[in-house]
Amino acid sequence: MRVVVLTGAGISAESGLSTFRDSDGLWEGHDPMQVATPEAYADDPGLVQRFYDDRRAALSRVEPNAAHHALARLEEALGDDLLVVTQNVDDLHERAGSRRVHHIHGRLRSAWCTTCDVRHEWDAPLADGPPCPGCGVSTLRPDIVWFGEVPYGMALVEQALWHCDLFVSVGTSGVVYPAAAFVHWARGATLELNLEPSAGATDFAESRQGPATRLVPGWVD
Ligand code: BV8
Repeated sequence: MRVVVLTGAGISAESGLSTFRDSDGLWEGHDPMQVATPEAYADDPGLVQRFYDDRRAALSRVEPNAAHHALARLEEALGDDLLVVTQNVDDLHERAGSRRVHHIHGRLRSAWCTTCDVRHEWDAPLADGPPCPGCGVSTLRPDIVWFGEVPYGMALVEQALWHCDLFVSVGTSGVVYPAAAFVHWARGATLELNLEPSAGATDFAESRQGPATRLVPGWVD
């Protein structure tokens, strides 16, 4: 049984990380287009760096929840037949024990030197312009896929979806592409687990509503 699970901000909500579109359209008080685009970074790198520094620092104050742990248990059972594809930039899947996790929108705990084109595991703030540990020159940018940038590993995701028996979407509003199109790329059965029906709920064979910490263990176990 080959399974692909897509997760969004909703799976981390009960861990205390805010989602993107539940807080009247503001992300941590910011308009997404003011902080999550290459243009925003070019215009005001300090604002963008501080936005991600705050979110990176928040990771140490939260823990994985029952939904993350349920997916880690599912990986113990399915092994390489399970792939978690996440839009999230947090590390809660990994901290719950999942090992096969693909972050299509990047990771908060990674910093990118665009001079060396090397990504470094990173926990410290970037706003004060630490030099790249490699070249020692360039300042590092957040290793985040912004709007207008190409998500990571789409060929890998396409292949997994084209060959899966089941595609499950957890905690995403279904408004950001290409992730919102995954349900159409999936070969097998499709299931949505979300607090409320997403924008693409009717595209799924089945859509269940409720909190991820109840729905995901209920489905996995
Ligand atoms: C690309 C990193 C080309 C930043 C993010 C017009 C039409 C179609 C597409 C476009 C268009 N105009 C522009 C585009 C493309 C654009 C796009 O989709 N724009 C949208 C706004 C229309 N996309 C891009 O630019 C992408 N790149 O297209 O390149 C390409 C494509 C394919 C192949 C090659 C090239 C890049 C998009 C990535 C942007 N970066 N994140 C950061 O994190 O700071 S997106 C951002 O939104 C986050 O990553 C987040 O993951 C993502 C989606 O949000 P959700 O995760 O769904 O979160 P949200 O708050 O929206 O929803 C939470 C859900 O959880 C809700 O439904 C809620 O009910 C539920 N929930 C809440 N609590 C719970 C819960 N569920 C269960 N339990 C709970 N307790």
